[in-house]
Amino acid sequence: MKQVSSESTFDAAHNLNGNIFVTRPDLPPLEDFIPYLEQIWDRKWLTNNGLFHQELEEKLAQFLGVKYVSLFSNGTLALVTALQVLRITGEVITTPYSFVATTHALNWNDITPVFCDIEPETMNLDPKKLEMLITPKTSAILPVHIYGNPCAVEEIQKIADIYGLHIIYDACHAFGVNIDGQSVLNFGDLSVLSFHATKIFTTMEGGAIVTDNKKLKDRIDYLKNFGFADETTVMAPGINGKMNEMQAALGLLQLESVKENIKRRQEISVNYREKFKDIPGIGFLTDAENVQHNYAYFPIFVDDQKYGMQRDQLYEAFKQEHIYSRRYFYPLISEFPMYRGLASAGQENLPVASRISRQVITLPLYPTLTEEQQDKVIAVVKNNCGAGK
Ligand code: T4K
Repeated sequence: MKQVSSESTFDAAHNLNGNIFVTRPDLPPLEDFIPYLEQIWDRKWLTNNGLFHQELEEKLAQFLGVKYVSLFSNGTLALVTALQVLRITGEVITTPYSFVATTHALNWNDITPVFCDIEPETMNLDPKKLEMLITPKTSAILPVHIYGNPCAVEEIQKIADIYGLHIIYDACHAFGVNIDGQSVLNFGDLSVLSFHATKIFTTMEGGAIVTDNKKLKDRIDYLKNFGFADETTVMAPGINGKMNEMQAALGLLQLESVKENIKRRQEISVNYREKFKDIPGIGFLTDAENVQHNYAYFPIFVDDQKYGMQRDQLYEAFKQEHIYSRRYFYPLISEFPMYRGLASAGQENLPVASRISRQVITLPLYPTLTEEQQDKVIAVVKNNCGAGK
């Protein structure tokens, strides 16, 4: 077998040895993947709505409790296409507290993002601050279920109904989340998922649009395939957003273990919460009674006055111990050069988001995180309390 690069070169480049990362993908045993590869090789059908692709769309819809799933090669292209399929134009109200792809998807559609502040409890778009941002140019709302915590879906829907706006949820963190027993993906016009390597359900790269409307599902399928409705009809300037058979095969395997994955994440989250509850100045999210959570991330929020150390000092202290946490989501999207000139981007308009983004550290959380590794993470938080200069 040809060796592309030696393991040690890769390990050094990615600092793998002994390090603790914010996340690690939950992969099935390699031997379980081989039979899928054999089928792909036998069929010589690699992409363009192959059998695994079809099977995954059906099984995902069943698993998630939604009507239709249209698979994509990644979540960003799914977001771009969701905006296209609903013909969203003008201005869209969105949250600055997210991964940058949320707003980039608007930019790629020539839509002006309008940033709305977030709620301090959920870190999701604040419906109380939404209405005043609506103008005659507003055509949609693009909220994010951040960390998998559901937005105020009913309140947002009410406002959208009054003003005749579409809602597209960036649900990239919200795989498997239910509210009152039903999927959070069923709210709004469309929901978009990401299956990136860092997500709880992964197809290496990947994503999906969820809809309950068959006609929309068909149009989404055309759009992700260059706009082809049949061999000779191109209904719109579509894109190539298709998921391939290898990705879909991994997705089918992931479906077998994702419940266990979420259970394990829950156990680790419970452990973190228990250990952090008496540390002054360390805030964290708790479970809502009517929500079935997916424990996708474990963000803590550092109040430097009470904790006695600044967030960035703690972030560096983790690194000293070879723990690579992340500041999801800092900086705010509205602070990046391509967006900071927008009228809605000023810090004075986004006080909660600005504060939260300067307090957040997202801790390592993934099914194979050992007790010893958890103890190491907890010890850094405990030992640095009051240690700031
Ligand atoms: N909307 C929201 C709300 C999102 O969070 C995202 C993506 C999107 C839209 C767009 O969806 P996609 O187009 O990506 O499907 C990561 C991911 O790249 C990104 O998908 C994700 N959100 C974002 C929150 O996080 P980085 O820059 O932090 O990733 P990276 O490569 O530094 O990985 C973080 C850690 O994960 C590494 O330190 C180690 C571990 N890791 C990573 C990869 C890629 C692995 O163990 N194996 C791997 O293969 O952005």
